[in-house]
Amino acid sequence: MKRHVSSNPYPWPYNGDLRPENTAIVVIDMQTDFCGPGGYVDRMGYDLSLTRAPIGPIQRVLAAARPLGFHIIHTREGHRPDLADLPANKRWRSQRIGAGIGDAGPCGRILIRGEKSWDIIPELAPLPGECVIDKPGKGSFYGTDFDMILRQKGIQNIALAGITTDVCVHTTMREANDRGFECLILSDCTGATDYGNHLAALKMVTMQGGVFGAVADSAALIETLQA
Ligand code: C5J
Repeated sequence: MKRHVSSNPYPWPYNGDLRPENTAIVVIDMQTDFCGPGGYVDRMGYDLSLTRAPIGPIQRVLAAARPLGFHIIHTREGHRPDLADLPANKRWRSQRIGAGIGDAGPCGRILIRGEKSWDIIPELAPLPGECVIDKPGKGSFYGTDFDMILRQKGIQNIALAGITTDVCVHTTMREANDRGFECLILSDCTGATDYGNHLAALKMVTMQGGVFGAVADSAALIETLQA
């Protein structure tokens, strides 16, 4: 049976082969550092309501997908406490805007593995058995075992949620698309530090007939998953 999500610019997935066994919901970087008070994004002075907006829609997608047996994968951006995996230019840029990676913050050292602000927010905490990918960069493939895990599990389709739309979600979508994974980005399950950038990032996906995949909202995905 072929199944498609009502999405733009084409019904996703391209081949209609949408099953729990071959499809993952990937939730990117829903960490306090990116959407909670005292975290990295807060320290940079951005509006947290923009990066918190996807929390409810992601909860609804997970509530629909988990009982059906779809793969759920979470990612976290962060660095080793000794900063051995932190490029000097990334640290310098963050210090320059007053949110130095590795510096002390109200919820622990900014973007450091094991700190409170680095962890995934309680509302979207991974369930036991769900895979969590720790990544040092924006994309989920660089410096991780994400590609190996996707292939071992037989995953072909990836529905992307999380933050931020224009940075870690987009980088991961582009990397996944180049590797042949069929990608869907969920418009209301993603958010950016600038609303215009969020909209632009979604629009970019739709160019050239779906240059990186397709775009849908959570309601469209849930309707298809439950059909
Ligand atoms: C950023 C991310 N924006 N998770 N990381 O630095 O998008």
